[in-house]
Amino acid sequence: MTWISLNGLDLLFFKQEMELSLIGLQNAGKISLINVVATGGYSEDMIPTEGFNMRKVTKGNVTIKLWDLGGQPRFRSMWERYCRAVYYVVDAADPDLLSISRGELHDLLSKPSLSGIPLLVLGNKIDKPGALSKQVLTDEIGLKWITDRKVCCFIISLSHAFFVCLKCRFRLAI
Ligand SMILES: Nc1nc2c(ncn2[C@@H]2O[C@H](COP(=O)(O)OP(=O)(O)OP(=O)(O)O)[C@@H](O)[C@H]2O)c(=O)[nH]1
Ligand SMILES: [Mg+2]
Repeated sequence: MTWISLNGLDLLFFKQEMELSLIGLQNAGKISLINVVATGGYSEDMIPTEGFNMRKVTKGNVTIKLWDLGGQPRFRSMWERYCRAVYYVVDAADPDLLSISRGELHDLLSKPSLSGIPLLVLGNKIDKPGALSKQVLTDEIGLKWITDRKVCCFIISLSHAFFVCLKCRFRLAI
């Protein structure tokens, strides 16, 4: 069992090698999260992901294989195939896309192959005006309906490299 800090986001890991999938609608901030975790770097000039990318990040004695899955509609059908423990990234400052994001998440979690896998929801872009609070985001994404797995939610800003609710006791049971 190891605590590691990924640029401010403290996670408790039970395995020294693991795979995580970053999932969420287009423009949510998934590759930005990987860049911040891997290098500490943030850029506004990101190219939308075509298909998927895989990146390995080593922190201390923990190696994480991160799957970055494109969020545009044409790529969402492959989310299930690459799902491990899910980091679901939501643009917390784009209320227009929230209902689609909620629908895609619940649709994904209903797949029998993903039964019981843990879920971490990251509400990103809280630096932007009008971004939702953690409570409102939790309600809007319908997290209270998810009772069959470990669920955790944080609000973050990758552009400002700060994370709210730093101590994450999210057990990655993979
Ligand atoms: N203001 C603000 N912008 C952000 C933040 N995180 C990411 N962005 C911007 O949001 C845009 C999309 O970020 P990406 O990381 O490419 O999003 P993605 O989820 O990988 O998108 P797809 O590849 O299309 O699925 C980029 O212009 C980022 O710079 C944040 O915390 N705050
Ligand atoms: Mg991307």
